[in-house]
Amino acid sequence: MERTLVIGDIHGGFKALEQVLERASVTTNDTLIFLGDYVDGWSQSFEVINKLISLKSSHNCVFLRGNHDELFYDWIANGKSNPNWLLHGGQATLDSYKDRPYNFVQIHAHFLQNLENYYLDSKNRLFLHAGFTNVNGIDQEHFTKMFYWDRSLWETALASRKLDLNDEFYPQRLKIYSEIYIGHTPLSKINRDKPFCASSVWNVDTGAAFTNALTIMDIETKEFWQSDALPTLYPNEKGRN
Ligand SMILES: [Mn+2]
Repeated sequence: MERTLVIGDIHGGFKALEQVLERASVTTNDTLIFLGDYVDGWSQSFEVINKLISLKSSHNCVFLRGNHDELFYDWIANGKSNPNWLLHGGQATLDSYKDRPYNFVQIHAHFLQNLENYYLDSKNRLFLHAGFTNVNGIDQEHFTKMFYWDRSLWETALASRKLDLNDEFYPQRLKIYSEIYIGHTPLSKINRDKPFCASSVWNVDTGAAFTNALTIMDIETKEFWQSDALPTLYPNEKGRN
């Protein structure tokens, strides 16, 4: 069976990543689409990136860029840091990379540099970390950082979830793609702990950085599997709480 599976924001939660791959019985026939934010939060960002790099050689994978991945890349490649990043998980990532062999760090930097801003499949399904702002879609986006920073697409999808598709004011942005898969805005903030669909936008970030689980979902059947809640996997840590 060939499946396409999307994986939500991992944020250094390596144990959760191992659990979801196992619970979904992932095989080399599956295509894996990672929605970004691999680092910043729990203590195992190094192990997460290592695992993703090794999955790349065994599985068909798409690795999307999250805002946290770019912030970390800025540090790794250019020595750029900022207090806000350190406060929101960056420090845990730096701790995780302390005293790692230089060649490993170089390979990880190369991996982060080559992440994709978005992926559009043959069925007009769009995958990206956060969203886009141009009403004509990703090709017309003027502000490419929005692919991994925007929250207005999700907010618009939520606000429009009960509108009829034929409503004259139905948001143009939500008519372009058959489905959109995102992470970035944790569903725990709206008290949801499972993947949530609004106006054909699927949010798969179930809040693994905070109090909830990591999710992997089959995009055809919408069946999903979850890790244990992250605080139980890392009982002596706070994640991004
Ligand atoms: Mn994010």
